[in-house]
Amino acid sequence: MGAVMGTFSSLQTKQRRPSKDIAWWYYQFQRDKIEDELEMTMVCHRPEGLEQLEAQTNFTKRELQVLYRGFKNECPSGVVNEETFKQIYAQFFPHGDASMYAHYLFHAFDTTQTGSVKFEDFVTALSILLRGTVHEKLRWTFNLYDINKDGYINKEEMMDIVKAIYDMMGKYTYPVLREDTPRQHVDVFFQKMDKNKDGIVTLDEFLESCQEDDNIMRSLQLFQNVM
Ligand SMILES: [Ca+2]
Ligand SMILES: [Ca+2]
Repeated sequence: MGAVMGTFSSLQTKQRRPSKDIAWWYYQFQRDKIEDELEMTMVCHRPEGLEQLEAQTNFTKRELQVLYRGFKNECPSGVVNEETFKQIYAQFFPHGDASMYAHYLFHAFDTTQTGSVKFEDFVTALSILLRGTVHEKLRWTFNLYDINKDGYINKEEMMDIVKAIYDMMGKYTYPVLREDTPRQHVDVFFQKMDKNKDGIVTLDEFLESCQEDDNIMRSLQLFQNVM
């Protein structure tokens, strides 16, 4: 979610404005004024939501306010649909076709399967991806790979996700990729993960194999970088 990551990184750079000239003070003044107004608005409209989110996520109330503002800017309707995900990803991966990956990603964010991602869904996922434990991140990734959400990853699902990632990267960016590479990639992955060789990967198998294998971990890290 590059666009939103941008919003997020502005959280971290916000504190360091070096010079204290008049423009800076004016900027501070305007900013504080706007933020006060926003805070008022939010206190009026969604007090419980924000308190609850602060307890449920790894973000502070202040960070949640900044994220909320960014979210409202990008999506004034208050919800994100699949089309928005596709548009954002198309901007970030202009040399590939990101639509399938955006589709799968959207369904991992849309935990309630309503066809739209609310701010709550969004920050919950972001909190895991940015500040969650390794275990939480792996659980989230498992859910992303489990396309039909039946609690298992089968080989077709893994193939679909890996292929979507290859499509998104595009041959232009990775000319060394050959046609059969996704299949090889998946064969190796799946063989390692399906410990009892029953053709499906359970969450336990997934967690175990990811944590014991540096190569899988690195590959997942690579995949996580495109989120
Ligand atoms: Ca499944
Ligand atoms: Ca298995």
